[in-house]
Amino acid sequence: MSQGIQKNSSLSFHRNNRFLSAAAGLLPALRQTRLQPVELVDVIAEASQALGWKTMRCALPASLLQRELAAGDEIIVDFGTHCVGYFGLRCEAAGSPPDAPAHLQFIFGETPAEVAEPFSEYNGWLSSSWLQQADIYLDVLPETVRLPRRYCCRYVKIKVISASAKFNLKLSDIHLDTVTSADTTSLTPLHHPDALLNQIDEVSVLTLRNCMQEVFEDGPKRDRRLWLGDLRLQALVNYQTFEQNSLVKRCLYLFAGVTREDGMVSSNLFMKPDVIADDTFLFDYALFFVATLADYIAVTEDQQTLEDLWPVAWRQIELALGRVGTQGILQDSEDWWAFIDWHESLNKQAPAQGVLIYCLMKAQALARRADSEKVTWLEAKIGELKNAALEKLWDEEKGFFVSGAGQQVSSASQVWLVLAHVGDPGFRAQLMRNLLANPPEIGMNTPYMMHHFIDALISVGETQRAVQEIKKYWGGMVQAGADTFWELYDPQRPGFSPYGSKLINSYCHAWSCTPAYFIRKYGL
Ligand code: RAM
Repeated sequence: MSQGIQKNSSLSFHRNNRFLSAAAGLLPALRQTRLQPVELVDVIAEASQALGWKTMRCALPASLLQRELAAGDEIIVDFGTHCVGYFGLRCEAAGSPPDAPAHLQFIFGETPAEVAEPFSEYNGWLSSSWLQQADIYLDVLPETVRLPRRYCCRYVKIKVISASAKFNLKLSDIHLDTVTSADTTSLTPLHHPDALLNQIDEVSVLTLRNCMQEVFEDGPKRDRRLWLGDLRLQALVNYQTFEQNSLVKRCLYLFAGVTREDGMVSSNLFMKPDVIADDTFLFDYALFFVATLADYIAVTEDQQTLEDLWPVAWRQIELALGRVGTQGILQDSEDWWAFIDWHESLNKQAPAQGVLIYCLMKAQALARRADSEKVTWLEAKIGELKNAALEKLWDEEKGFFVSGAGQQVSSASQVWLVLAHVGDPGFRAQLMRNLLANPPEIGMNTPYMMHHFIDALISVGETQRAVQEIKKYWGGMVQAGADTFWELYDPQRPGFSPYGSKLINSYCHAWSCTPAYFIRKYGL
């Protein structure tokens, strides 16, 4: 596609070919490793398990070559860990010459729940096409099968839907060619003396690794694309682990490469068939372009990238400030204008005010290196927005910030205004203590929001409490059998999904991998 304005639905986009070719030049190589299943398992309902199911080693012989499968038979193979890659096997006929095609079905599960609960009962609002399954028909046997799509799983259910009464099937060489752009040789193992923290770090790192493909994907099962809010957190973990900083750089150039006509970066990008900006624009995600660039520059001191991308970052600031009302507070609206968290009732005004101030502080750090004239102006703006937050959003009686016309008290508002450094350090520490002692009804629903809560705790010096919370929350997922961290986790509502079904949740999700960042960066 050529440079210039392009129509996408009713929106126009600007393509910067120089940025897009810089990004293309940073395309990482994918590393491939072949894995075999470690055992056959049965899946059993278990109410005490977070997702309602557990696996048990199957009594049947592990060597599939000794077993013949007839129509209606099924097996579940367990690869022993969470994998992303290409599935293959060999299929032979046993008995009479095959007088009909063999119809096989494969169902891929990151968790036992996905291979246990029938997809036909799925009733969520995201497309069921995300549910990972494949049907194949083999006309000629024997056949070596390699499924063309990339899957994400630990378990694969293989079912013989139909063959004929005259022959059975024998399966062998079941494997997954796993892919990732993460270079594990550059990773220093943590060896933490606390076994649970060590395990949490390992699961975090595997989560990041399996999301590292040609870009930092949000989740290799769904949506398999580059989201800015996820990228920001992945980059932070990457700096403490794989240090593949050129992948962060590539993603920044991709976002800068396709922007809305007015310069706003999209909340997420598709990579195929070409780089396409989604027509979802979010106030906070666009601002995180600034934060992600600032974090990248702080680590790399890459002056060229700073010079290239500073104007794009600055544009996000200008656009965001356009939403500030005369009183110095962000205008609220009923549409999906900011993300903050997956929470139906969450009012976004106060937390978004926090995100704005936080990102203005990041912009100030960039301006010091790239555009010193803007530093004082930014200082004044940050002061104005902080004062407005204290004057208009603080409720002295409640001891909390409130948000929106309904004066809603939420965890997200407190966390983000603490991260924005609103109020002096003593005020912020007291606010976090109040939040711990009196958690509001509008709480936190995702590991993404929990990340910011942990960050806020550390920012006020509550480091030990942060460790406890990490062990309780992410440790809860580990104890529930997570090989990689889940997109959604609420210990009180184990099957919670903002999409209407836990089957469509992603169980290896970028925004959940941040304990490794906290543990390694702060030496927790
Ligand atoms: C979901 C994905 C993604 C996230 C957006 C806002 O679609 O989980 O990771 O960034 O929501």
